[in-house]
Amino acid sequence: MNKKLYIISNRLPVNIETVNGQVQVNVSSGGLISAVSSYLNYAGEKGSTGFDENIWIGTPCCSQAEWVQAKEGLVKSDFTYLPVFVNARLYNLYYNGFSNSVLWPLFHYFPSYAEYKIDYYESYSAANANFLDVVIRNAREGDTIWIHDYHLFPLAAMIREHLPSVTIGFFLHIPFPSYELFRLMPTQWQQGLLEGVLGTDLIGFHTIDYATHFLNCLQMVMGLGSENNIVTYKNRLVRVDVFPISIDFQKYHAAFSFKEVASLRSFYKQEFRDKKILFSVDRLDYTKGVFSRLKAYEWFLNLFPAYREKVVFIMVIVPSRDTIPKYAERKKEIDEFIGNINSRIGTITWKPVVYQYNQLSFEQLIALYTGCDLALITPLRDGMNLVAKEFVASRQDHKGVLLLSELTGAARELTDALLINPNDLDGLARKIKEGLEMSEAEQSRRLVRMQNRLIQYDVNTWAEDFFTQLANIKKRQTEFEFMFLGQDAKRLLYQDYHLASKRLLLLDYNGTLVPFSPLADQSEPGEEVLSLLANLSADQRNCIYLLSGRNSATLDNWFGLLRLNLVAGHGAKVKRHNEEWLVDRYIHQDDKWRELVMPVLDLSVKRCANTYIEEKEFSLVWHFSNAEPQQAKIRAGELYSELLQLTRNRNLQVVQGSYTVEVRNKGIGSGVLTRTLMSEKAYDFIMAFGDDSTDEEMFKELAGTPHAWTIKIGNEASYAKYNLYTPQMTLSLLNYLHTPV
Ligand code: GDG
Repeated sequence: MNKKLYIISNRLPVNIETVNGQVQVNVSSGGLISAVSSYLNYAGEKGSTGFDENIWIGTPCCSQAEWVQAKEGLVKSDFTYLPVFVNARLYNLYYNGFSNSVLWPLFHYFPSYAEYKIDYYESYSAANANFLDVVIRNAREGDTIWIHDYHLFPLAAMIREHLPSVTIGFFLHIPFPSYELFRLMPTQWQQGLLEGVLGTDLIGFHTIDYATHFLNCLQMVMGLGSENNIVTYKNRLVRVDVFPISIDFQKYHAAFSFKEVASLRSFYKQEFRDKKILFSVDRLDYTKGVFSRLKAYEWFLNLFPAYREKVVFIMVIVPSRDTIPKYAERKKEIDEFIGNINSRIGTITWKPVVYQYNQLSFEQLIALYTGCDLALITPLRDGMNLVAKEFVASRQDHKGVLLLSELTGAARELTDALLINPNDLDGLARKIKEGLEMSEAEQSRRLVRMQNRLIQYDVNTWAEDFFTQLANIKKRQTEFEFMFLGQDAKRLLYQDYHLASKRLLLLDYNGTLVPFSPLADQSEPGEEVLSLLANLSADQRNCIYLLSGRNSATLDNWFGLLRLNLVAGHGAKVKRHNEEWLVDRYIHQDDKWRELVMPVLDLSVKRCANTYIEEKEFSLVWHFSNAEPQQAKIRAGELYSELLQLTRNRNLQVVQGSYTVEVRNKGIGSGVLTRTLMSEKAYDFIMAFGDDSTDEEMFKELAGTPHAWTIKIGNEASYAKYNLYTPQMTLSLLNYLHTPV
């Protein structure tokens, strides 16, 4: 079947507008478009992306009539365009509203700029549904969909409803903020964004910080944990990973020697011949730190007046989102500030800041990257910042200094730049001086190291890495699904069960037959469980052991009347049907250990709110299911190590459960119990059910035993051969087995 790759971003990589009655098509710029186009171009030259067709879905930001006229001119060998038309009013609320007046400021740590208007969020969802329409009219199950950026958080879950097994990746180009920022949005929005993106198979971020913040938000907002960066949501595995976006290194490196670039470079150098050139280029955006950069530059000229008339700062601002008030205000402030510096510090023959509010051509951009002495890149927050990487790549001459804000994603990789905190104006001014005075040998050493990093992980590696991880997680999902007891396995199990005449059934109780509950009184068996156990135990071919962490009195109370064998306190006491309770011979009746352990658990309760201690017949348990998850996790780790130390050389066991840390008498254990029972009788069918780590010994013991069926409840990896999702599924399986042939 023809396999297609769909790339989806808010905007198509073209700008279509009517000028003097003529429809014009221009390539649009921006980090996302540079990166993805570069990759598609490279893949096209190499042969292919591995897909039969590449299709880019996005809004063309023009009318349908303009699109029809422009379409002819949009022939691209690397991909085809598929437009999404969103009506102007809706687009305004979705793009300028929710995307750029809520998510953009909040995710860049400008919470005071966020405007939480209800119709913003509603329009955001509605516009995403417009994208969905185009996707479902075109994509099929075997295709791969790569969604880009914060405009499209809800889209994946919407697609998943229509195409349940299609492959979907998502990449976020901006930072993902800490939970403290994320939680400022109304809860329903927080959930909507997270649930939306969890419709994917792989979620990519630029840095480990962003990925960690995201996982933390999943935990705090949705109570979803992760294991090795894999989240299980709605019975699917979703991987969260880090892919630092990059550039086409060779393109920027080679451009240094282009004829037009060389001649423009000579022109600029000649124009400012006796001066050092500082250069910056940004979209107009308050996150880019333009204002504080200008202030620091002014401070530099005041601190080190000898540099006056010896430097010039070429500052280029590319118009962007200037219909949003916050952006328009910034523009005005910048214009005024530059006018101010130039009039106060400048002279008739020297303008400290040379300013352009317009886009540069590619050649002009490279000529300035390669002609300047210092690139000043000082965003207050930036997901990655490709300008920094392009500057480094373009310096074929190994000259020039990169002064880079440590609050950019790029600073994580470009550690040989002069790194600065953009809010530290004095520090920034001094770093400008340090950069201008750096020896050529040092400049070269630093640039070579940074270039090596960019060669190692360029934009093509970035995209290929993403696709490889996407394929890997898809494969893992299939393996994961196979573990679940499917219809075929169920039929075999049924046959095995009915052919057998001596069956051993080992049934864990809490979390296996009833939903897990840390509290004894909340896990009392209901009518359904009791009648099932009664039915199963009435069959003389069945020998049933019910395994529990509860004490013997509770088990007697609940199950005393049934023909069952009971195991209490995780194996501390065993009662065979019609016999007395026997304390395991390894257990010491001496309870002195409790005095030793209790104060340590008490301290954990004090140090972690909403936790408590449960005293059981053979154990003491610290419960933390109601505590703040992150803090509790740390405290549980500390407590576990402390208890291990404390109980060394004693006949005690320290066990970490999902929301518990427990110290218990070393009982017989489910593994030894299983071995003992198997040695007593020749069973021709064994079935073991369990849900937590203590049941693993039993599963391990049974691995490889003929006619043994081991089933883990839950979706974690296990020694058990199969998994079932919930206790309810255990009950329905047991009921099914019990029905006559
Ligand atoms: C977002 C994230 C992340 C800029 N001015 C001109 C021009 N450009 C090109 C640059 C570069 C791109 O635009 C800008 O990329 P950035 O990465 O710096 O910034 P954003 O557009 O904000 O991008 C950012 C990026 O997505 C990728 O994930 O790095 O953090 O905010 O390629 O060269 N190009 C030309 N003339 C200009 O005047 N020709």
